[in-house]
Amino acid sequence: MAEQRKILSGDEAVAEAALACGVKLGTGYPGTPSTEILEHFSAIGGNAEWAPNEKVALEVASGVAFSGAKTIVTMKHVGVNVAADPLFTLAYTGVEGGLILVSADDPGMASSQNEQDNRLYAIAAQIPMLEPSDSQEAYDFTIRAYEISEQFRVPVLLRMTTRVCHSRGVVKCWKQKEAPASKHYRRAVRERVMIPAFARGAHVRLVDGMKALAEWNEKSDLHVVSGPEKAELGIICAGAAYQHAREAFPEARILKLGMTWPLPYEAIRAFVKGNARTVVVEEGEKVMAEKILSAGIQVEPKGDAFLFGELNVTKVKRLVSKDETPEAPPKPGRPPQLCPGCPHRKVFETLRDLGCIVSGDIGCYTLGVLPPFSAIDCCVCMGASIGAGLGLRHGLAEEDARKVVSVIGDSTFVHSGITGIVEMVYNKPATGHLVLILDNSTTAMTGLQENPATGRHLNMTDASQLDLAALCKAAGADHVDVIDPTLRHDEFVALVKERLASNDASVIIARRPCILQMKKLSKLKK
Ligand SMILES: Cc1ncc(C[n+]2csc(CCOP(=O)(O)OP(=O)(O)O)c2C)c(N)n1
Ligand code: SF4
Repeated sequence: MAEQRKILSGDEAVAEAALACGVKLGTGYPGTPSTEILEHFSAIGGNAEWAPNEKVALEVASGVAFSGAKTIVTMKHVGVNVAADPLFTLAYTGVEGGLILVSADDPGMASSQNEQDNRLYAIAAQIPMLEPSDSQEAYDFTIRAYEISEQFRVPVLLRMTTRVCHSRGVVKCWKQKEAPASKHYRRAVRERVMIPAFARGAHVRLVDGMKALAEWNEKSDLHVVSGPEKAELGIICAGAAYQHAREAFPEARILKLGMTWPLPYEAIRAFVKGNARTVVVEEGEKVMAEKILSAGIQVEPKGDAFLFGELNVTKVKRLVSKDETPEAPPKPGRPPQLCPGCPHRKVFETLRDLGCIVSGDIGCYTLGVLPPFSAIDCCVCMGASIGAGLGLRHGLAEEDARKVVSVIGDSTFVHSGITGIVEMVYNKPATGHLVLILDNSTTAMTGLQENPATGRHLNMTDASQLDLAALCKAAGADHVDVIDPTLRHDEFVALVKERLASNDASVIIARRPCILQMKKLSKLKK
């Protein structure tokens, strides 16, 4: 292929590079700002699928990598919490085909429940991490990450942030496209069966491998120094922080790191010698600054005021000049709302009017917390609504316990709600419990993705459809009802009242499609 120039977001650039590298399967679970990677990968001809959750996605990817083929697995930052169990041991087993785990972090919480810094996962799991700073690097570093993954036989974390994922830029797509390859099976029991006897050796291999990678990184071209030979101010940065630092201090000497774990300490030490002072400019936690300081290299970490939110040019200027005066709070915008005609509306009107204590979950329906509904009492992470609701039932006095309802969407239910039903049946509270599954036939919040309960694959071809009612019955729920909460509203209200009055373990599936999903499907039909 002749080199092509394309205008791409960081997410799209990752997908283009993955396709060029011959990725056999892309898998993941939707989550802003990562979702567009697999959607674009599929749109340009890649083989991509949505998994039920991030853990399953990484497990599928591990099998692809054991087979010797290349794979990419994508998720938002909190998804890595779900996938953490296979991730840590996958670092021990290593991979044969290249495996990239994209973690799309959301500093500033544009669309997330926390702003955890997933660079700490690379350190904790002992896997290499690359951090692109723009779309071109998203393309280039994806290709480099496959080279590193296959050379050192390790999974590689490609850590992106919202700005890099969503900003668009011209990308030179230079790589000749490789066809996805399938190999014959190579048995490697001691490498891949993590019983203690084999895992001990694997841990030693992992530590040695990381030492080799650290040496490799010292000499690699993934870190770049720009600016004068000697300067008053030196800045160490990576990812989106680089763009802000470059603009804020065009005269400064800057060390831009590409591979941020393991760090190239000798290159950093040499860089620091050329500056009167060196500041580490990083978003999120003080991850790089603390590691560099603990290696005995004198750098200045940022102040605590800059632990929160995204950086920008003004903030970087303040960070470097140690100006920690509080920022003016942003002007309040219009709060988000459920769409007019949204099927979730009638459900929250009902829960509000019945005075229920609602254990909520994550999806469009989290907006049930805001007026005019004000009908959600807690919401922690995906799937937590059922467990937390059961805990409230166990802990509260009977009169209040009877009012507790867990509310969860279809995609979230498949992601991590199913085991909650098993818990409800196995450890049924004295007052029973009621779970409402809001089945709007899509994963609406992240942009209308398909899931196992919609009966369609990522590329909209037909799939076997998960029967939510049959699943809840099989788990042993005392009652499972399916009802349209808008068209049969009075019956829905009566049913909720009846179930709350009983001591049974009940599920009501409130089934009515999202109006935007209906529009998408009718457009597709045309
Ligand atoms: C672990 C994790 N993965 C992904 C996300 C992103 N995310 C938030 S809600 C959601 C699913 C929403 O779908 P559904 O439960 O069907 O509700 P809807 O938005 O359709 O009402 C996703 C994927 C997240 N917050 N946490
Ligand atoms: S996108 Fe769909 S589910 Fe979300 S608020 Fe709008 S109608 Fe409701």
